[in-house]
Amino acid sequence: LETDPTLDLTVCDREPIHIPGAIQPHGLLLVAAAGGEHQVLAGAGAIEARLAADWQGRRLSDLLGQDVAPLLDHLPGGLDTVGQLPVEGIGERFVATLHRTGTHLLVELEPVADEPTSVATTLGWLDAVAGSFERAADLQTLYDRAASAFRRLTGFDRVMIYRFLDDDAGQVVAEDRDPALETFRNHRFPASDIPRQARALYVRNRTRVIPTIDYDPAPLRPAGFAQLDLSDIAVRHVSPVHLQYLRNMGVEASASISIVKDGLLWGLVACHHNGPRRLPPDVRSTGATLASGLARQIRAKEEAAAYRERLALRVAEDSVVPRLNSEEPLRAAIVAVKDELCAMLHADGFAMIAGDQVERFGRCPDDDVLVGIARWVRERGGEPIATHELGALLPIARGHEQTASGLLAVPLHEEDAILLWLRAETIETIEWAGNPHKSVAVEPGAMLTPRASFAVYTETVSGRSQRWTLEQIEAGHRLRRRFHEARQHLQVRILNREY
Ligand code: BLA
Repeated sequence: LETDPTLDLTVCDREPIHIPGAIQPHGLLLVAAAGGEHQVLAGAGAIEARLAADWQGRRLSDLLGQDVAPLLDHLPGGLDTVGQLPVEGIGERFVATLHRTGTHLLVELEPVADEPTSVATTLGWLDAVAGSFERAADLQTLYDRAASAFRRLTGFDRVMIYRFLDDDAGQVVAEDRDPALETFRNHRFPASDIPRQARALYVRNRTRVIPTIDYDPAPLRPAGFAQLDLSDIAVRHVSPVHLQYLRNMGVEASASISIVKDGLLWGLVACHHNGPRRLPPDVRSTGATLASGLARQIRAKEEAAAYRERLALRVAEDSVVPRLNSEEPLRAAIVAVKDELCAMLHADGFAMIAGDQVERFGRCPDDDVLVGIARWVRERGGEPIATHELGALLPIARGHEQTASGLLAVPLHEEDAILLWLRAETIETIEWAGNPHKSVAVEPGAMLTPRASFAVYTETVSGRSQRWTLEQIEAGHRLRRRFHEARQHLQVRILNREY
């Protein structure tokens, strides 16, 4: 049976996971009227056995043992959630979180340990970890430290820093795990493993916890409330597809903490445990705080690296450009600085094409291919072009991947000349966690199921070079302008002298 990938993805993306009509049974949910006495209208979970035998129709404040009105009146601006109210149950202690929606007050109750970690201890730990993040010399060290810190915080068997890539697939960039487990480090997972609406929810709610995959969902009662939007509810029932996914992976409990950078979901701290395991609300808050610190440090380190790269490019430009201001013809002037030009953009080959004249250095394809590339650049309007997979864009480049997979082309304003920086193919080996082409099996009438195997599936990607960085592309544009200025000054000097 053929599987249709577009069908698969939209099916996953369309599952309405925010209205599952049920919760995970380790918690309780109360649904109260938004106004008036906040009368309790509906609920889910073992409310009778764990909180109060008769609860329907009662005032929320009575059930919780405290007046909720002042809490709701004093919600900080823009916030519609109050968390961490202690509530005494029949035989256990809960912590309550109140969410105000347009129509209702939703109150979720989660059981908590008797002795939560003190605020001072937590703050001291957070401070120390934030300092170690700040001192990390590079991004990889930062990711490694983050994996260890989150493992220390959560106590899960395996903690991964999972980063989304351009196409929404993702990769495990760091891992701290029980040494008895096999590693997922560097493994790649297809985009369909975490569908679009789930990613959107994880920006809105920064933590998602599944203390065990073996549970009977507790339905909302009365049944008329089954369509209630549970987007913000931590104990929201989990998509059956995802529960099967975790079962296939051999995971019993999972927790994810979102890493949101500049408003976008950059990645997740993905935690697995081989037995049941909870992440109580106070630990989730600590985790969310740490994850925002991590996101800020990722940004700071990316910015510092870009700044260093820009600086190095400027230094290289400043040594090349004055030498073009010589009275030699353009061709000779560029030949004189070819090595610097090639090296500064980390190219494997460099060529200049002016008319049908070709100058070539380092690893380049044959002259006729270079001329063909130059013609194509002119036809495309003569603006600089950068690609790391030229063969996919230009048929005549196919078969020349070993020398010309990457191209940065900069047409000069002078003499119809074009500068080409070329990069060789770098065969990339991707280790997928399971065959991504089999991520979903759909058969007519069958339930949607995630893939069954997570054994390493190696894929090689050819025809691509290292990507050009934004800074390198900018440098190409700048070189074009500075070449032009240098040659114009030269013209002016020569004219003045002749005059
Ligand atoms: C949710 N999928 C998730 C989540 C993760 C993953 C982390 C968040 C919930 C959680 O913390 O468990 C996937 N888990 C991973 C990945 C790694 C990991 C990639 O540890 C790598 C290290 N899943 C499928 C298919 C579908 C699907 C085919 O494989 C769709 C049909 C759905 N995944 C799916 C859904 C959710 C999900 C619906 C949301 C679950 C929820 O929040 O209710």
